[in-house]
Amino acid sequence: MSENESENMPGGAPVARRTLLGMLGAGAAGLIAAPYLQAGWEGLLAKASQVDPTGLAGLLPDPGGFRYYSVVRSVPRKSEADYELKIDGLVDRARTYTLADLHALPQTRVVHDVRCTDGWRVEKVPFEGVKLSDLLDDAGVAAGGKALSFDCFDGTYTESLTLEQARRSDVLVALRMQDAPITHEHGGPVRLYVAPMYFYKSAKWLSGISVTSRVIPGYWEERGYDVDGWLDGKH
Ligand SMILES: Nc1nc2c(c(=O)[nH]1)N[C@H]1C(S)=C(S)[C@@H](COP(=O)(O)O)O[C@H]1N2
Ligand SMILES: [Mo]
Repeated sequence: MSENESENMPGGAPVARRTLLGMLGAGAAGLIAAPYLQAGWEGLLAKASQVDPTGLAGLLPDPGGFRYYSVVRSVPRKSEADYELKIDGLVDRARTYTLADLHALPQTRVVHDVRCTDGWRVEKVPFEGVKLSDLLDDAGVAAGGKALSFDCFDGTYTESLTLEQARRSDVLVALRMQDAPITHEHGGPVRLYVAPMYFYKSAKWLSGISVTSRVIPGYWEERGYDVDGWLDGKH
């Protein structure tokens, strides 16, 4: 792991990991190093037969009831100094925002229940940030633009929304969560927050938004999740 990388884990996780190594024996070391097996490793803790159905690295719950998820083992840390969000594709003006640029734009607060398809839920979580629709207006959606494709600086996760979904006032490019800057573990400094949909839609470590002519299914959507992840099923 290089110096600017860190394990995508809560601060206390290394201790838990050592405990696990102790429990499982030295032979488990290779298993724990493999990215996709972190979920299986969590499953071992709970019940040998019951593995995280998303196959994700679901780690120990934090005190707020969340679980930290990442489909990759380590994600670089980005700060004020090196964070950038690019908006391109079918736009009139491609844009690049620094963290300071995003903070300077009008901020919106959305409070909603967060729900993962794995079954956990956290009630009334405040998120704050820039409305995605404001950024779309800034860039200008060009003729033929129908959907958005989101990229993350973890290098792997992607997400999608239709333009109509993206223009809702409860869809944010979020800078704050639980009344504090979004932590690295929760996808900071900037994550997407799609309040009316399952939390897999809320891409962490957001780095790019591309306007596309059709919906390009995201990471979990290519693996069977609904591209329309509405929490209430209607719409
Ligand atoms: N980049 C990235 N974003 C992601 C994920 C991920 O693995 N990588 N997991 C998704 C899923 S399934 C959930 S439930 C939430 C979890 O967010 P949290 O780790 O802040 O609790 O992030 C979503 N966004
Ligand atoms: Mo999830």
